[in-house]
Amino acid sequence: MSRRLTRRRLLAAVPAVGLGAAALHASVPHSHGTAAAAAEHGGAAGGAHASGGSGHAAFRGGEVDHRANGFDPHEILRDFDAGTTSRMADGRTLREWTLVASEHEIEIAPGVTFTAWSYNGRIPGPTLRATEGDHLQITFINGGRHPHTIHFHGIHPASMDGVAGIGDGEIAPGGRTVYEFDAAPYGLQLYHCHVRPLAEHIAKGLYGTLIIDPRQPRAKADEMVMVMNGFDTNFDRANELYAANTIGFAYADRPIQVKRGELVRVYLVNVLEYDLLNSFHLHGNFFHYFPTGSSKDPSEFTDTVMLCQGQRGILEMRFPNAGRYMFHAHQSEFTELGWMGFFEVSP
Ligand SMILES: [Cu+2]
Repeated sequence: MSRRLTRRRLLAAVPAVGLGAAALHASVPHSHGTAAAAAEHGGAAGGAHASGGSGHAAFRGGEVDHRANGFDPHEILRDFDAGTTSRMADGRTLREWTLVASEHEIEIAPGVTFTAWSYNGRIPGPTLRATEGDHLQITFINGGRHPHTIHFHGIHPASMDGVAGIGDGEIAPGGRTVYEFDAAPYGLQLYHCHVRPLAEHIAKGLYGTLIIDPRQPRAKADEMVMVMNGFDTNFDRANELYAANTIGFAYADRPIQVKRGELVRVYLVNVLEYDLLNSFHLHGNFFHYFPTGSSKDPSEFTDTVMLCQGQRGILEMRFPNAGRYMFHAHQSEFTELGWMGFFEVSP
């Protein structure tokens, strides 16, 4: 009775991007996963399952319950967390955050739930934002049932690296630690759990973005964060759903509103597990691309960038024309399984 869901099978059942969502959901088998899948999952309770019953919501109808999830991809898009700031004796800015890891079930497509692990109850975790040279203090509390860490990309002491056996190493359930370092170098960094099995700890949702602004700030822009991710709902180490900021088609159901002629800056991060590459393609326009955001000179003027897991970059664009412009992974398979959306450019 339980037909295993695979993305190949899903793709075979999805006729076109335009009606992908409803078809996608219709083809998700309504079972609660097999014992083998649970075992493969490392014994953690729950896991992904599709809820049965009638009244299937249309994916493109925007029927994922964002409130129940505790986060909305449209809010995550432009939500930057500057932390609690104070002045240190040497005049520098101290920024403090608290990140709590926990486990909870989220709805990643209408009726498709997934037992996620998250920082502060959202996936991706908070977008931490600092300025080059600030001193950062991140208190990490492990509220989950597995050991976790926060491993930051950037330049910092080894003891602050958030990996097993160095510094405080893995933080046991109920434990806490403080990661403390100076914000360097400027650019677009990321953070994620670094506990084995690494792929699982990341794919369950323990990741987020750290933006370090240069001392001389970038030009004013309409800024947003897109963390490209995916979900392995049947524990076969392949993703069944793809997205930017977790909920597939979220920006197709409700396009991202931008203004014609205004500078748009996208902080693009790839944390996708189980697939070697991901990409971002923009329709009807080109963008300047700044790899890792570590230079103010773009490396490229293009409409498509390709990123390996952990790679990230800043995209800057202005739309000369009003209208609706699609963006998506140029791996068509990912597009059809959720990773696509629109910019709605106002006149
Ligand atoms: Cu972890």
